[in-house]
Amino acid sequence: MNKEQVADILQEIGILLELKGENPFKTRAYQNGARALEGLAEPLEKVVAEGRLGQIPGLGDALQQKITQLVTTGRLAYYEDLKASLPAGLLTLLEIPGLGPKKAKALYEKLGVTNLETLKAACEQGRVAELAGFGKKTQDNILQGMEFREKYASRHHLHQALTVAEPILDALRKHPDVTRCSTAGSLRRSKEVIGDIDFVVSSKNPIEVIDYFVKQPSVLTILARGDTKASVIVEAGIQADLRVVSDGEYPFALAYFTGSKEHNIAMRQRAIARGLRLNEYGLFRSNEETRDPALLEPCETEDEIYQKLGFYYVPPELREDHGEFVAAEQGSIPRLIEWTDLKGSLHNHSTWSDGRQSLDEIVQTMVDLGLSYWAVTDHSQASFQAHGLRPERVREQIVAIREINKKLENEGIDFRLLTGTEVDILGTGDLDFDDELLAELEVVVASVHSGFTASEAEMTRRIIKAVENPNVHMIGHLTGRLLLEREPYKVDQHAVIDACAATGTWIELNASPSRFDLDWRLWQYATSKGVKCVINCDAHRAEHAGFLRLGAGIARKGWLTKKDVINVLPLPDLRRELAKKKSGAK
Ligand code: DGT
Ligand code: CA
Ligand code: CA
Ligand code: ZN
Repeated sequence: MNKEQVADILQEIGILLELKGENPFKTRAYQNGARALEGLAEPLEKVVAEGRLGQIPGLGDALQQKITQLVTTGRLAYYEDLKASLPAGLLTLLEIPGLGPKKAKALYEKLGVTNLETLKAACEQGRVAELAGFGKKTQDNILQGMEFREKYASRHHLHQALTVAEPILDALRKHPDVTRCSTAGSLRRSKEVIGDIDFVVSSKNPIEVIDYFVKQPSVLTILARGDTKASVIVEAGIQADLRVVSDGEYPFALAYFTGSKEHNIAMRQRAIARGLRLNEYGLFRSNEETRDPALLEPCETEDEIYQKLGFYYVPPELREDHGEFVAAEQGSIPRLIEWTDLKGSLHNHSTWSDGRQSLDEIVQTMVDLGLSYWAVTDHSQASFQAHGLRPERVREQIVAIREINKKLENEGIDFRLLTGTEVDILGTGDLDFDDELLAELEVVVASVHSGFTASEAEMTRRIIKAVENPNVHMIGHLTGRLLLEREPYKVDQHAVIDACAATGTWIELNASPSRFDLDWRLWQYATSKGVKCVINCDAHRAEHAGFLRLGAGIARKGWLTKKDVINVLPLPDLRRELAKKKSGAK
């Protein structure tokens, strides 16, 4: 087991102990242990093998033993016994906002609540409200939290869906009976959240393909299985649908099942207006519904379908009936950004605040990925829950980054870290650091992390005040939304975009799959005002560098091209752009 897996288990042990009502010092020891491991700058396996666990501050003997066991055997009897001593559903109660271990313990002991079903029943019977320390308001909040959870249980983050879909697509590609295959639906359109995963395959032997599909290792349950289609539930509880068609039908099936439904409807209407019929089986010279092969207008690719309807090709990300038909008719569909255009990310964290990677590890990862630069923008002091930095620490970090860059230069490595901060926008709209410190940094991202309940006018005023600061390069995650988890706070996004346009401030497209903020629907407005986009990973771990690809997918949905995006620039050009706002140049 690696450090992150071990840290997760220690964290869970802490929670389980709290649920059992153990002494708080003991529970905290596990949480601190988890934190200490997360901050480790080298592989845990190495530390254990060399017998150096005892040198990590905050790890007592008992914890060291348990960590060693986990690292070397991957198991820990103490943890398994602890888990078995409590009902399995109890931990899921903690997924309800506002329900911590203390409350969960009381619900379990006083009301016999062991899972979400029994919790819901207890709330509906009013028994939770009567419990000491709970009350009607808490009960209502719990019920509301459960409703929210149910509403979103069947929607998934794009990243989750991609993680299960890609190995299946790879497997399909390799199967000898598969001629062509692709994902379709919302996944292919790169939607920010996904209902189910869709695959389209062409084959002469559909039964074989379906047989193979339902036997994929990630498949948990088979929901339905026919001669040409199947539906399964895969890991993470996501549904996946497969359709198998003949290769002649493939482009039509792919276009149809890619959607969106709104895009399909407009395509059908276009066909009808031209005396044709378009459906999932083909494009037919007919005035009524048909599948008659004699009437077929054959098309080898989706591109040809668009051509036959008098359109230029529409990339899947744009198929939302969001202006693409006018552009497809005029031939003004832009050449959209590609994720390989991106040269680095300008909003990221390190172990100096709440990130899991040290500066050295970041350099190693990003050099390996072939990126050119990476800004380190740790949190500022007001974000104490995220270990925000005090000004002296920021200055120490600047020195550390300069040293690393000097080393890179000496070694002839074409990569640089950039100094920076993700500075909190405070309740007043003032920034958490003074201008003098901000001016010393290469990259300043300003974000809201508190006071989410402010009125729309108040929040808009706060953010615009930050936008007007000449040291602020860009606004981070403008609405604070966490997809499937937390609604955006209220803010007049158009007003903020206008202020950014007036001041030469950029807006982040936060590529973390739970944010994708600014929303893709607003980028056409932003670029029409001349506002530039920065596609940022907001990385807290090495693997988050992969978010650049997801962010580019969302950027494509927002019609963004290379010229709209700042972090496609090589470093010297980026430095020039970073200097512009401060100098008053436009
Ligand atoms: P999702 O799964 O909710 O994230 O969204 P989609 O777009 O993947 O929807 P899904 O899986 O229900 O269907 C895949 C595509 O099939 C959809 O984008 C368009 C097409 N489709 C499904 N139902 C209809 C329909 O009733 N009419 C039309 N025109 N197209 C449909
Ligand atoms: Ca779907
Ligand atoms: Ca589907
Ligand atoms: Zn942030």
